[in-house]
Amino acid sequence: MITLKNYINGALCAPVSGNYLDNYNPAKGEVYARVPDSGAEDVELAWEAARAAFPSWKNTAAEDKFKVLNRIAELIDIHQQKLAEAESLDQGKPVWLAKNEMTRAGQNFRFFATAAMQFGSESHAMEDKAINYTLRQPIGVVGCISPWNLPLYLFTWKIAPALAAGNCVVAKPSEFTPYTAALLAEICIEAGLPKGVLNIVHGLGGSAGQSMVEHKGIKAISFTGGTATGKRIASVAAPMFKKLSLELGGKNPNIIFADADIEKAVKTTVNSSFLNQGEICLCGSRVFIQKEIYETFKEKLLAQVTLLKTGNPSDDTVRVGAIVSKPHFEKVLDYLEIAKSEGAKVLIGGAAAQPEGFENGWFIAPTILEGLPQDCRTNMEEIFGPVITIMPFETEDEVLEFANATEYGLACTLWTSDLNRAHRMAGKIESGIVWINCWLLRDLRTPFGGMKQSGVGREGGWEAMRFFTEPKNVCIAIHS
Ligand code: TXE
Repeated sequence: MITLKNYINGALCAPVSGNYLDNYNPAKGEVYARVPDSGAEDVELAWEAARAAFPSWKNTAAEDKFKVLNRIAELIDIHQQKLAEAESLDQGKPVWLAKNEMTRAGQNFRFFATAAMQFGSESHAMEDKAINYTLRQPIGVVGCISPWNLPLYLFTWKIAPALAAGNCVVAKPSEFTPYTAALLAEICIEAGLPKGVLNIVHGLGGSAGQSMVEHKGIKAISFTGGTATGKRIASVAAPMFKKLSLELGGKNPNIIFADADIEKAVKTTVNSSFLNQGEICLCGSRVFIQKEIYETFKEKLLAQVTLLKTGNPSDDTVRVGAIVSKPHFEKVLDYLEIAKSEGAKVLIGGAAAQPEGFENGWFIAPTILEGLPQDCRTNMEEIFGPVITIMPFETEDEVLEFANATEYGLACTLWTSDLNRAHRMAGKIESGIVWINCWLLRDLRTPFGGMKQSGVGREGGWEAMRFFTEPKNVCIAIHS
């Protein structure tokens, strides 16, 4: 049995209470590790270490920050296979997919290591009266709270900019997927990150997470997770005027016009529907297909989804792994019942899967539903599993109304060969990201995040560096 540790003040340590939580391998439905069940005392220790490290880290030369953050990136790359296997064991995703995500985790550190060297002040001259410059100063101790779907990928996406901007960090991974965060602690020690600059506290959202949000000395929170949790965090943080970045859920439209490149659209739709078992906030779970090509598209999509192998996450030919946890597995199954009660016709899947050798694991067959009204619960609520609905539409105006009809506004994918239409639609879609003829193509310099119930604030590039700094205007008069 593996016992994971917290990482506080440069050392790996047990939780103050001595209590641990069980951690499961979702592909087998078995406990394989113990995770610290940390509480307010552990958060306090982490904060004290971060506060003590801050003056020195803040004043560390940009080039030295670059060197250590870049070294972390190199070590993530060197340990890629081990990290990918740990991620897969912990989360249920295929190892090949986890490997891609580890590449991105390294890139996150490499990208923001470089940002530490390049992020600078702006200046504004007021004719001959004055010159203004804006200092971008680190906030102090900041908190990063991440979810279970893309564990190390999203953990590093927050931590790297927070550190690059000169802050010290208290971070908490999801209690369902703590393993790679624990390995990251070992990497930080190996890289020579000064003690206290990054502190990792494991534990439940309601105790360790809540203690971070409530802590007066943790000045900002960057959170990715469910919308309900985001609301809870906002209600605690708002009266303290704590800076917040909330990246929440999505119920994204994937719109295919009749003039699209159908082969490409089908191939990408398979991915945007079922990659990572559909547990990506950017997945296109509402697929709108223009009437003229509805039957053709459906047939081609079904032909490809039939070929998707579900099962052993270590098998490179498997495309769909296990669902992250038993409660989430049950939640997705409940949604399948809701869909059926709402009149869904199940074209494929629609139930749990029991791959050979993994009969006790939490698998759900890739599922395509049709025949549902666009405004039913199945189409309005985030299921976060391998479940999509396909629906016909006739006109651009009609599909725009459908696309914008949910409370979410994270991402939208459009398939069309008409550039004018693409621009028109992109301007009117209520979402933070619009992909045209592609999906999940990410440039780390671009803003990432959603509108409406999908959150507030943006991550990525200078947006992240701005979030993790306080701007201070300095105005110097020029006297003649
Ligand atoms: O996530 P939570 P859950 C969606 C998806 C899923 C639902 C719930 O629909 O079914 O959210 O998932 C920490 N104060 N997404 O319950 O609770 C928690 O420990 C501070 C979308 O597993 O949001 C974990 O580290 N922290 C999503 C993190 O918040 C708290 C990815 C996320 O957990 C806390 C995951 C509290 N009161 C789920 N309560 C996306 N946007 O990608 C929990 N946490």
